[in-house]
Amino acid sequence: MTRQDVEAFCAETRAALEAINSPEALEQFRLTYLVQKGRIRQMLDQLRHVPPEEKPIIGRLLNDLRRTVEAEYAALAERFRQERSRADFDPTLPGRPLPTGSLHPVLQTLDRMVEIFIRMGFAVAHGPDVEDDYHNFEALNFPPDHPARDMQDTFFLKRTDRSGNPLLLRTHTSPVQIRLMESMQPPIRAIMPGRVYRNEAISARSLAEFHQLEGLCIDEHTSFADLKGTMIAFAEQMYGSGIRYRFRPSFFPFTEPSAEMDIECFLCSGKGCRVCKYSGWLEIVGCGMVHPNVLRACGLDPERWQGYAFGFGIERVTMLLAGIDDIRLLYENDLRLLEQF
Ligand code: 2NL
Repeated sequence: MTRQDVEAFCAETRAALEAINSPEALEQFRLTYLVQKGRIRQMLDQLRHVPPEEKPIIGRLLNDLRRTVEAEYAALAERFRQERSRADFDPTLPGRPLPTGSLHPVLQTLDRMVEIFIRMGFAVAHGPDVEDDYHNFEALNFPPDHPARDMQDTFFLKRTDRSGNPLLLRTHTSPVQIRLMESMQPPIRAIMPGRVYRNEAISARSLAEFHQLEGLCIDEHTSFADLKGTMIAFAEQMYGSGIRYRFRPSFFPFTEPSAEMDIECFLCSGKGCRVCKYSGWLEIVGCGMVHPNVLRACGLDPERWQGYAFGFGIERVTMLLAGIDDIRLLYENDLRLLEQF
């Protein structure tokens, strides 16, 4: 095997590679030149019979050939593969559906409620989750010995604020309303959706972390009739315009008078069922006229300003709408439940 033989072989091989114009021709080339017993291998085996002084030159020729031909073979194979998949692609086929998520049911309820109140002219206000005793209890007319102020019922933080006052996780969103009344002149018409915390034993009825939507309206001539009208307008949009409702007297430290609104159970139409505990009624909101002590604590003169306030439990509203009887189901992250919303 002379150097001329090898150069001729290299030229022939490169010409054969260049002539390839189909996947079949490429495969034929591979079988002829590149496989274990192919022609390039055969030539390399012949190196044994080449005189020693020629070996480095001929060896380099053959090894260069092998390297470039293998690289070009790979590039061609890739080109044919791409052409093939382009030819197989049918742009008229419908796309594969991607599974889409959805908002958590509690957030969906919250969004619906917020939208209704926004339409009625309420602004949306937020505040800190970590509060002090003053904004969470004192300004809201909780007496010093009220059980809610107990370590048993409220999560206190280990650290205090700069003045050494205890810090706690807010037990309701009312401190946002206090901060609003402190910081602006009425008229005020706002809702406060948010997360609240209570040191409760977790059960089918209660969690230690849940959501509230409270509302506040303060003006010069706000009456209990405005409160009722607002609650009724909300309930008709949330539950349907034909619903029956009733107001019952109630008690909260921060409102006087106080009331709770029930709507007729929409699951049994008032006949009595598991969800309404066979009473025919569902309690949906607590509300009342803002207590004069609360107004005074916020620097408002109760002789001039009056207002109403209300508070919903979002998980409760969600459970009633969905007919769920265990609040823990909402936070198990079980797709079998979540996918239904
Ligand atoms: C309930 C009852 C209620 C309020 C919350 C409120 C806030 C201020 C002043 C007066 Cl700053 N009231 N909020 C009033 C009545 C009831 O919530 O049981 N919610 C789940």
